Amino acid sequence: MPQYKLTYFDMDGGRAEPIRIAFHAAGIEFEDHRISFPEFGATRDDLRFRCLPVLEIDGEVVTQSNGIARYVGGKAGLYPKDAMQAMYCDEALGACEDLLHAMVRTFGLEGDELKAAREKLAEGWLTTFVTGLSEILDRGGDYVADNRLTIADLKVFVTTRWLRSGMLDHIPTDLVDRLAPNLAAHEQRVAAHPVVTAYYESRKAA
Ligand SMILES: N[C@@H](CCC(=O)N[C@@H](CS)C(=O)NCC(=O)O)C(=O)O
Repeated sequence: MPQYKLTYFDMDGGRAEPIRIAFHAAGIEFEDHRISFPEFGATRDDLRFRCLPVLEIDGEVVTQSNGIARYVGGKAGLYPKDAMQAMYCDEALGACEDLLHAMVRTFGLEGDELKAAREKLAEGWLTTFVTGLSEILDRGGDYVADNRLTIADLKVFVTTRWLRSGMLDHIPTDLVDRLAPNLAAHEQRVAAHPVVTAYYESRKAA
């Protein structure tokens, strides 16, 4: 069995979270290497593309969260084999990435500048994103693709949980519920899925 080491920030969320859940679902041991923001700052320039997550497989580095999620998700049976269903999955994964990039552009802003940027985001791109994901769920039903849990559901779940968490100043926590009740219900469904509850039980036990 190869040695897997996944490096990311010390948070139960973000781009690494679907990968961690998928590793757990696959029953694959991995080193969950969590680093602080100062540690990241000190090593950033040594990282390929200067960002996280980074997966090392027997010391060989690979980056890009969605690609890693597809790889580990495939091992966990959480990525569709059917090309059309896989494309549906990738659509949601890509949309979540777009949202993250839009949100990250507001990080580092403060005061009125932050408020203005976040309000503009909430009314603009965020509304588009939430509505688009709602359409994807209308097509997929309970899950994004393949009528079952996939890594796309994990990424959407992590993203909507973050949007609804209150951690993001000036982003209304009821935005998802108002615009896309099916997306809010999806978050609860995924949170209650045995794959996900088993992962968080393991986190509590760790
Ligand atoms: N396309 C990359 C984006 C990675 C990315 O932007 N990671 C963020 C953390 S979630 C990061 O490292 N940000 C710090 C920085 O860019 O300085 C991926 O999906 O892995």
